[in-house]
Amino acid sequence: MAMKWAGSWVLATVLAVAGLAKAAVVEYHFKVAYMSAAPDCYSKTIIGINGGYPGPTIRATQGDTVKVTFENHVVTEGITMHWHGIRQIGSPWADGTAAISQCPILYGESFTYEFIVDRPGTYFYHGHFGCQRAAGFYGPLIVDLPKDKHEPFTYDGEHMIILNDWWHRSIVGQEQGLESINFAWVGEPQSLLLEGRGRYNCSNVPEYKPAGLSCNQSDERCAPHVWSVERGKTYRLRLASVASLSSLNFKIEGHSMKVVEADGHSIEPFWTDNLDLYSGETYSVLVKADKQGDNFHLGLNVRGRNDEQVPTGLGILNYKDKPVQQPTTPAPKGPAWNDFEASKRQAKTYKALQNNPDPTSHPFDASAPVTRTLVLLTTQNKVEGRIKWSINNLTYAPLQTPLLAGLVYNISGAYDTTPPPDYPAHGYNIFAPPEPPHTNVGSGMYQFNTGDVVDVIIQNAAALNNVSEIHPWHLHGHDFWILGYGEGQFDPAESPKSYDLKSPPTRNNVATFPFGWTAVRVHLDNPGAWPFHCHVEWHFHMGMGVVFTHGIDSVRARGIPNSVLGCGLTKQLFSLPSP
Ligand SMILES: *[C@@H]1O[C@H](CO)[C@@H](O)[C@H](O)[C@H]1NC(C)=O
Ligand SMILES: *[C@@H]1O[C@H](CO)[C@@H](O)[C@H](O)[C@H]1NC(C)=O
Ligand SMILES: *[C@@H]1O[C@H](CO)[C@@H](O)[C@H](O)[C@H]1NC(C)=O
Ligand SMILES: *[C@@H]1O[C@H](CO)[C@@H](O)[C@H](O)[C@H]1NC(C)=O
Ligand SMILES: *[C@@H]1O[C@H](CO)[C@@H](O)[C@H](O)[C@H]1NC(C)=O
Ligand SMILES: [Cu+2]
Repeated sequence: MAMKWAGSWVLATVLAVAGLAKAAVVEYHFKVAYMSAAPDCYSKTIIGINGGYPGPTIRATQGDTVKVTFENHVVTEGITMHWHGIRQIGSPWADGTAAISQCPILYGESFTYEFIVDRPGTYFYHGHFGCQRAAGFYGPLIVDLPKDKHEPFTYDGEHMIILNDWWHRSIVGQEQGLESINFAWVGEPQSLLLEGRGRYNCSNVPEYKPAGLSCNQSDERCAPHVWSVERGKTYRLRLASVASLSSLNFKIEGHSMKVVEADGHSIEPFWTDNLDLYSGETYSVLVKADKQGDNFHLGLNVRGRNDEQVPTGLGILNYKDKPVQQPTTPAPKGPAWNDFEASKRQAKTYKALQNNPDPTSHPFDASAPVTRTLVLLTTQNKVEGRIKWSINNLTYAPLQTPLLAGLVYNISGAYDTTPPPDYPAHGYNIFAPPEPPHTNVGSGMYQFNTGDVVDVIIQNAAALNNVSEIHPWHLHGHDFWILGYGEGQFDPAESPKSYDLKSPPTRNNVATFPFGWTAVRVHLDNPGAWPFHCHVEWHFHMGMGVVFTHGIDSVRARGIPNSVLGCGLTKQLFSLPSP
């Protein structure tokens, strides 16, 4: 190999990024395999970690190096793991995106991710190959502040609540349906899960005869999760939505929540009795256990899509001086699923915390000149009879060679050199789907210079069924500032006048609402190849994403480990001795 990976970057970067005197190396060993689970009482095969579901909590302190070794025991499938919300400063190869940052880890192989957790907060990890996140391949990742530092809020105890939507069909069948000419949509989820638990009404499924398959409402694996609290104390609930499709609304019976953190960033706190979570988002809320009563529902409902067939996901908040009991009160319910105005109001409530004491909080600098503006129009189209999502008339198709390796080694033919358009076709009517609905397939990238400040406007439109739905967009490798949301068609002359340039929240995930636009600003300060995509698992699988690249020379100078290579055209980097 011409290039050696400079593994010693770890310590130097820790000291530089976090300004910390010493940092630990926190190691985990994950054995990944198919397992039988019954998260909502219906048994199915999922992808589990160390024999459990959801995956174990990874916990480290700001500045630590996290090393996670994966052993892939998933017969017939490759795997990768993405560290959602961790920017991977200096370690773009460890982002865990198949086709972009690495080759999948094959059956029987091991692979070690190694990265620094540079910011405190609530994060999670999930598979980023095919639709494996929807197979249950995820878990929480929490980064604490060092002992001598304090968050700008206080609490007595904390709990993690990871949220998901759940289907009974296998993801393999679901993917195949989405890819077929006879398109088969996955439909609404059967259940909503809190900490990997929900309860499906087994009377709705026929008797299952095959050995090992069952729907059993007495199965302990689908007993509601219980969060115990001490009366009078304040708790930090760390929430993360790893949903595959649904936008979610979280409610605690009888308690309001003070929202203090979003996507790992402190925000100007606000109170609410129901919290919207779009897929890919994390939050911390403070809740005081000071109500009359002993056991309260935690309730989870669908936002933005018809929720008639999706029962409320339930958990139990138990005041631990009293025994755990299933509350008999009605399941909590937030605003109606189609009350989009309520969702938009809440989205616009988020503001960056003023005078944030955290030096790593990435403060907004309104005076930094914007070097480029992209308007990304998201439409639903067809390619050779198959339904796809398109960005500026290109549906994203991953290539065989990981893009980062293709660029770093400049492998001829490994990547698509045609730049995708910065703007959509002029005069596109977002209220009517295209007719005929043709689009193009592309694997290109938006190439930037490190240091660029880019405004990205995501323009939502009607899908082929004339419905416009919510799409949560997630950026890898960077946080962005949310400048604003608007209705209808983005107007480059008028719309920016409504931007919040005073205290835009810093995040890595943002929703686009039906027939509206969302504007974000990103400072490209972390070299690599980074997807920016709809976090709906099924939509990204149907091509709803783009890739940003910059600073490849500096990635090349530092090197990427050989362990991310081996597939596609990276094979030509290895030569065999003559037999
Ligand atoms: C479960 O479904 C059956 C049949 O549809 C219905 O009779 C029953 O009331 C349901 N049970 C619950 C708890 O919703
Ligand atoms: C359902 O689960 C309970 C608790 O594990 C068990 O006792 C019972 O036998 C199961 N029922 C069936 C039909 O498998
Ligand atoms: C990549 O390779 C091509 C020839 O295949 C060459 O023209 C180009 O300069 C190379 N780029 C870099 C950044 O080395
Ligand atoms: C998108 O590309 C397709 C296929 O080339 C073309 O037929 C269609 O007119 C394009 N649509 C727009 C809005 O440019
Ligand atoms: C979609 O809406 C447009 C404009 O409202 C209308 O012309 C068209 O017939 C509709 N198409 C479908 C499939 O409903
Ligand atoms: Cu989407």
